[in-house]
Amino acid sequence: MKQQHKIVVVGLGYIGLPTASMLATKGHQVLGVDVNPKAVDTINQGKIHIVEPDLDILVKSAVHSDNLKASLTPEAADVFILAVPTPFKHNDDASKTPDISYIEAATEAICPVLEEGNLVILESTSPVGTTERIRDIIADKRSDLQKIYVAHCPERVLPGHILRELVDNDRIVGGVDTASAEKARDLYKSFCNGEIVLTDSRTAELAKLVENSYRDVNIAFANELSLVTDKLGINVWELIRLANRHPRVDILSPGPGVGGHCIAVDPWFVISSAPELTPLIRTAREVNDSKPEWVIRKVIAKAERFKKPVIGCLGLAFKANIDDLRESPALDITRKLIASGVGEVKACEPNVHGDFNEFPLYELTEVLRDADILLLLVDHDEFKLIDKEFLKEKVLIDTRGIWR
Ligand code: SAJ
Repeated sequence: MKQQHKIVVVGLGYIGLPTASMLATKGHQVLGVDVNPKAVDTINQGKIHIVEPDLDILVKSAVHSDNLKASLTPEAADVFILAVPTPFKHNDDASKTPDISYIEAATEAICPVLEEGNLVILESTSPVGTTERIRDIIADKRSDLQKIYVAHCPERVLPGHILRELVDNDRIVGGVDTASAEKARDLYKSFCNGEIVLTDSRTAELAKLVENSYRDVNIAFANELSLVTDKLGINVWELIRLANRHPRVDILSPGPGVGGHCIAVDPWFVISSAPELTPLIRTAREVNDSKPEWVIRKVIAKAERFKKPVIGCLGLAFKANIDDLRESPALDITRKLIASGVGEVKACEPNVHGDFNEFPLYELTEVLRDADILLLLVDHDEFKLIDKEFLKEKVLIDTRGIWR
C-alpha cells in the first residue's frame, strides 16, 4: 500500500491550491494554509478564488473527501510545501532584486510545528541559495531537531493547463542533501507521471529560472524580428513560417510584449545574481519590455489620418484564452492609449466578467461595428473566428498575426 502523509501546503494560489487538491485526491491528508481569510473560507466551502480550467471540480472533490481543509495557521504534519510568491523587492526598483521575505515568513511560520524527520519542500520560483536559506532558518529556530529534510521542487506548469501539466510534466527535485531529494521524490511519485530527476537544490533553483529565461530570450528574438520586418515591409509571420522549415530553426511568435508573472520576472533573478555576466538575458528583457511602447507608437501614427478615431482594443489578458491580467502588455497598451487621448478607445475582453471596472468593456460586435482602427492584442479564439467581412475598411494592427 502507498504511504499516505499529512501535508501542509503554505500558499493557496495558482500553484499551491492545485498541488494541495491533487495530493488530497491521492489520499493524503492536506491542510492548505493562506494568509487570506477569504481564500480560506472559499476553499473550505469547496469553491475556488482563482480561475483555472477544471480546478473547481478538483477542489470540490478534495474538500468533500475530507482530505483537504484550509486554515490561516499551520499544524504539525510530515511534509510542508511552500508555494508563496517571490516578487521584486520594490515594484519601482530598477535593479529588480528578488524579494524572498514571503518564503522566509512562511518558513518561520512552520518552525514551531516542525517535528523530527519532517520534509520541507520549496515550490516557489526562487533565486539560487533560497532552499539553503530555509534549511538555515530552521536550524537556527529549531536547534533542538536533529534532522529536517529540505528540498526544492520548482513548479513548471503552464497557466490554463495546470492540472494536466502537474501530472504529466517531468519534475526536478533538488535537495540540500541526497536524502532530502530522495524523500521529496517519493512524495511527488504519488501524483506525478512525468520523470522525477534528482539534483542539488542550487541547480534546481537555477534550472527553473533558466527555463523561463530561455523562453524570454527566444520571444525577444521574435519581437526584434517583428521590428526589422516592419521597417523592411516584410510580413514577419510569413518570414518565421518559412525560416522554421529549417530542421534546426524554431522561432517563437512576436506579440505586443511579454506578460504574466513568470517569464517577465524570472530572468531578473538570474541577472541579479550575476549582473556583469548576463548582457544577453538583460537585453532580451529590455527588448520585450519595450514592445508595448512600439505598438502604441504604431497606433498613434495610424490615428493621425483620422480626426478622433474609435480604436478597438481586442483582448486585455496576458495571453490567449485566459482571464489573467497580471503584468499584461495588452492591458498596459490599452490603458496608455486611453490616457493619450488619441482617440476613443473601446476595449473588449471576452474572458473578463464582473470584477473589472477600471474602464468600460464592450461586446465584440459593438467594437467591430464602431472601430476605425482595430488593434488585436490577444489571440483569443473569439477573435480568430471574426468574419473577415467585419475587418474590411478598418485599419488593422494585428500584434499576434491571427488575421494574416
Ligand atoms: N509569448 C509570446 N510569444 C510566444 C510565446 C509567448 O509573445 O511565442 C508571450 C505570451 O503571450 C505571454 C508571455 O509570453 O504574454 C508568457 O506566456 P507563456 O505561455 O510563454 O508562459 P507563462 O508565463 O504562461 O508560463 C511560463 C511557462 N514556462 C515555460 O514555458 C518555460 C510555464 O511552464 C511555467 O511554469 C510558468 O511560466 C511559471 O510559473 O514559471
